[in-house]
Amino acid sequence: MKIDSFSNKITMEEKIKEESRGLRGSIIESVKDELSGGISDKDQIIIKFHGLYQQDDRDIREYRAKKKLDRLFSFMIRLRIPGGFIKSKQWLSIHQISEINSTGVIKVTSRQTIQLHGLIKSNIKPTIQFFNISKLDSIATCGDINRNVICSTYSRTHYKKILTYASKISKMFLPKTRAYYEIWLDEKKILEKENKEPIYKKSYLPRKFKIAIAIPPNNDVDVFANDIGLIAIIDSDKKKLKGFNISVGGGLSTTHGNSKTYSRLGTIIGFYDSEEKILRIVYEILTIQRDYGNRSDRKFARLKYTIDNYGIEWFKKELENRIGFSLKKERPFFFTERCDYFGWIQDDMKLWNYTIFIENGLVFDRVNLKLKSALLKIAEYEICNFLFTCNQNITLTDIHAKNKKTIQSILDEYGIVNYMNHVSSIRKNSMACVALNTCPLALAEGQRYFPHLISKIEFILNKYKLGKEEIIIRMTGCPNGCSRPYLAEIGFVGVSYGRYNLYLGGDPEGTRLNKLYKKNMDESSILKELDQFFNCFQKEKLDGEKFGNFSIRKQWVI
Ligand code: SRM
Ligand code: SF4
Repeated sequence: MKIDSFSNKITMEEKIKEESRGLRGSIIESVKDELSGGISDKDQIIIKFHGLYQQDDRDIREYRAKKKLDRLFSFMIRLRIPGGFIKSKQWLSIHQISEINSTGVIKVTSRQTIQLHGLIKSNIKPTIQFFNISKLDSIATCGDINRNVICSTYSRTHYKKILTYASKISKMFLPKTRAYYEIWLDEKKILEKENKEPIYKKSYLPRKFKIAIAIPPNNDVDVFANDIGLIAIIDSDKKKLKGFNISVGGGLSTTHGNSKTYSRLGTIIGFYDSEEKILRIVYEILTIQRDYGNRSDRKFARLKYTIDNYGIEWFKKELENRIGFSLKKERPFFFTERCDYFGWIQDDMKLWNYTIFIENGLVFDRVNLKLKSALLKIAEYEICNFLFTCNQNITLTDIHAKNKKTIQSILDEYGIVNYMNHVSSIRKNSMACVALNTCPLALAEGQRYFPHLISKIEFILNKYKLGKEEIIIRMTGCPNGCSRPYLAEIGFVGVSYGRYNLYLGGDPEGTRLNKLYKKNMDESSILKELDQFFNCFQKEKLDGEKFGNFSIRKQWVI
């Protein structure tokens, strides 16, 4: 065990959390202040725990600075939707609020929830109040705390079982403070001592904390990218859930120019069966991170660094001490893919489900694709539920056979079926992060640019008759890795405007990180390079060989 590697000096964020009086800070005063569209620096940190980010329109930042104007501040709100499941009525609320208080675009995120952008300060409270009526909240979707718990959606047989775990874990790790209810929902303040945080204590976690549940053989959640991954072990005959393998210490973010930062896949430490014990294990993994995580340098504060600093054997021993029993030996499992199953699928209960490809998770109406209108119309019938996938797509779920026709006709009328029939394999496997114009950390474009690059890549693939290849391709505007580019077969990570680092060699199952192929590439060099790769792939690929595996066999990255 390395004892002295984390310094005792705590970060500014730690002090702010500690002094926040249970995540209250001076948010009420900051929001009331009419002189600015923003809030104080300290409150910007605290408000994240309420699922809100202060942002500004980066497209006009420079222009406004020249005119000596303040930045054009607005807020992003991120909902807490464990397992990505909501009812039609809740979609209607999201739609309505998006029209009234946000930019109008609904963003399905890579962690199975919804973000709305462009809320002005005075609209935050009415928005949260409106969501609350529909039993939607944004508690703990950001900040140094357990985030939205994600789970596999593809398995119609097992999804609901897994969803109950996601919901229970999400509930177990909610902060106990009533700050959210007091500030946004006008709940009368009760004694602060009743707001003690038994799990998080005064300073919450050192950093964000992420949990995912996967159902093999489809790793549609990228389970190994999470601080905790639960991998469901299903009895192949009886189709019964036998328990979970437990993986710890996954995390993707890196920092350009800081070679001490790295992406790490979760390590499997064992198996357990009973629900009660699984929840106990998950609970104590989080408390170890609370107690041992680095609070002096946020760059090294995720669980992956805690584990690598103290060692995985130490971690397992500490966990077993805390839970009071030994973990069982990990059970065999395998992943074969990571995709969503698009179109119609009937489940064991004879209910129908339709998965729509939502490019980069952006729901809005285009000229020939009235996605937002279609989803509104479908939701108005209240004949299905909505399910968000970790690939940023939407499944309309639990549809009775008698209602299938109604949904089909709306999908036809609004251009969705036609679109789904024509969208290419590479596009369906693509994902980009938000990046510009709202993300303050973006160094390059993400979701606004990626569709255009994909069109150019489609052209090359078609030239080599590779149009039907399923290649997982992802882009982010900075090395934080929000669309998990380090797990893509082809990954682009923004370096500066119009320039990206190119990564190759992830596997289709999400069990191997890719590697840096070349730095700082502009569009023409990216396309030139990909042209050569695809030419070679067409000529030399083995039967069924996937592009990521081919890149490794060819030693394009070592
Ligand atoms: Fe992320 C920060 C968007 C999934 C790693 N992420 C941000 C912020 C909030 C920027 C900020 O701190 O001000 C971005 C908001 C942009 C905007 O304008 O909306 C942002 N992250 C997103 C989303 C919306 C991307 C998307 O297009 O879908 C995803 C929302 C997930 C959710 O619903 O909770 C999103 N972020 C991820 C993932 C993927 C995942 O979790 O599976 C990662 C990599 C996995 C990981 O955590 O290691 C990720 N985001 C980060 C990081 C780096 C964390 C770290 O360990 O250093 C940051 C920066 C930070 O926390 O300091 C960040
Ligand atoms: Fe912003 Fe970077 Fe995340 Fe993209 S990867 S949303 S640019 S923080």
